[in-house]
This record gives sequence, structure tokens and C-alpha cells, in this order.
Amino acid sequence: MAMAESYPGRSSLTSFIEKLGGKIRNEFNLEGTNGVVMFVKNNVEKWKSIPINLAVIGETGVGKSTFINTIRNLLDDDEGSALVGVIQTTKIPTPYNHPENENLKIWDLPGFGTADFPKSTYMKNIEAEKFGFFLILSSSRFKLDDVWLAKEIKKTNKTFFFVRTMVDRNIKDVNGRRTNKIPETKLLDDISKECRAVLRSGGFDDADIGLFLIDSHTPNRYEFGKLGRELINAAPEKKRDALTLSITTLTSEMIEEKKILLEKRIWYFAVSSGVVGGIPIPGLGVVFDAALLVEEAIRYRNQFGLNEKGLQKVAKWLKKTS
Ligand SMILES: Nc1nc2c(ncn2[C@@H]2O[C@H](COP(=O)(O)OP(=O)(O)O)[C@@H](O)[C@H]2O)c(=O)[nH]1
Ligand SMILES: [Mg+2]
Repeated sequence: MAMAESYPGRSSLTSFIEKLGGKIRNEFNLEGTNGVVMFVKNNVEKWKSIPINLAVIGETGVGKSTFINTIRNLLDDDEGSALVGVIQTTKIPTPYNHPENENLKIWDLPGFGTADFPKSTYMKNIEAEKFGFFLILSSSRFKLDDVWLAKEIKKTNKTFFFVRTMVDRNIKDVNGRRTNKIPETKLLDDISKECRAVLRSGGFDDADIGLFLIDSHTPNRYEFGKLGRELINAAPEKKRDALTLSITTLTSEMIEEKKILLEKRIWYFAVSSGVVGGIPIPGLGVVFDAALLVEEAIRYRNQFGLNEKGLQKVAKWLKKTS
């Protein structure tokens, strides 16, 4: 998987730490403790200044606003959330900042083929070049227009995924009044096949198409987490950390991604602390640790939603989904 390239695997960890130690020792020799603090900060805070623009496209009612709220870890009535169930009156692309990373913008884009956004000028009108990723949403089978759009995006070499929303409703519709329930896996498989048939008719091979079946109300179910992971994997290396640290935690896949990344980050602190702590000036190591480690420890807690606000949110989600 692409992940292995950017994160030190177990076998390459020793050389990663050795190299890091060399760089940090160098900083210390040149600039003292401040140099080391700056070096670590520059490296671990780099992600905050990297802009990421994610486009969410689909007709009114397919679940764009809901998806945008969920990926930002917001419930529909939270402050700053996108209005759900509201017919779009604004026909211009609307950005929503991620609450924890204002450089991550998720854009609500109007569907195409309307009078305001004719197909012929759609890519130009939405300023397609500014987006790194495109998610094409549908709450039923995809249409040939979706396939057309995907082809246009493919021409620009950008990443795109198909996202089939509201699968929970389909399952409920079929099984709601049956005594002998059809297994969920079979129903999901049917939805997937139905979607893929349309995409295949447009010339997309199953192998090169990312299709994810989700329910934005319960992101810990179905393929919401898998979608988050694939977004991270598809991101250019320099954007990967920013996405990992920003995307909502509510899936096991994201918890795993965050764990891997935070494990890498911790070496910056451990090695620096070792280098600075090894200098025979009493108290220097303690000061250094206090300056950097407290902040990072708070970040770890926040990343896993283990602060008060995060825990309240999890409680709210659980209450809502149980
Ligand atoms: N069950 C379920 N309902 C959803 C999902 N996504 C959106 N909805 C509901 O579908 C309706 C339209 O959603 P909205 O996000 O406003 O769609 P938009 O017009 O594309 O922005 C709202 O009532 C949402 O609560 C989903 O994944 N599962
Ligand atoms: Mg909307």
C-alpha cells in the first residue's frame, strides 16, 4: 500500500531514527535548544499550512450537506454545520472549513447539467483545477452524467471516488417488513453491483474505480471509514498528514491511521528529548520536554476525541445512533 512509502515501517525505523538524530544534533550544535524546538515544531506543525480542497458533487438531496458535516465531525445542528434537507438556493460552490484545520476545505458543489451549470462549461465554472479530490455522490444508482463527470476529472489526473449514500435506507426498505431478513452483505453487494454496472458501461474497470457505500448518519458502519483511508492513501505525500490529522475519528480505520501517524511523530519528540537531555546542563532537558511534549500530549488526546468536547460528541453520536 502507498502508506508504507511515507511512514517508517518497523524495518526502516532504525535508520529513520538515526537520520533524525543526526539532524537534531546538528540543529542543537548550530542553534542550541531553540534550534531543536524550531526544527521539531516545523516538522510536526507543517501539516497545518497545507491547503486541501475536497469537492463534493451531486444532485440536490443525495446527502452532500450531511456528508460534509460528518466528515467534519459535526452533527446537523452543531454550530457551523451545513444546512441539511434544504433545497440549495445558492448555486455557487460553497466551502466549509474543517473545524480543526481551516486549510482543509470541503466544497459543496452544485450538480451539473442545470441552466446555471451546463455540462459544456462545468469544469471551468467550478474551477476544477483548484480541487485535489472529487467525490461524486449519489443516493441511487449512478447516472451516465456522473460517469461523464468522472471522465472529465480523470483527464485532469485528479483523484475521484464514487460515493453511494444512504445505503441504510435501502437495507431497511428491503428488510423492514420481511421475517426472513436478507443478509446485509448480500444487499450491499447488490447495490455495489448495480453501481458498478453503470460505471462499467462508461468504460471504467472495477479495478480502477473507488466506490464506497456509506450511511453518513452512522460513519462507523459500512464504508465511510474505508473512504477516509483511501482519501489519505490517494493524497500526495505532503498532504497525507494533514488529512490524517483532520478527518473525523469516528471509524476504526481513522483511529488506526491516526495511531500510525502519531507513532511517527512521537520520534521527533523522543529523539530531540534524548539529544537535548544528553547535554550536561541541569534542567535543560526538563525545560525542553515541557515546551514541546505537553502540547503534543494534548494533541494526542484531542486526536482520539479524548477531550471533554470530543467525549461529549461521541456520547451525542452514540445516543443518536443507538
Ligand atoms: N439515512 C440516511 N439519510 C441521509 C444520508 N445522507 C443524507 N441523508 C438525509 O437525506 C436528506 C437530504 O440530505 P442533504 O445532506 O441535505 O442533501 P443535499 O441536498 O445533497 O445536501 C436529509 O434529510 C438527510 O438527513 C445517509 O447517508 N443516510
Ligand atoms: Mg445541501
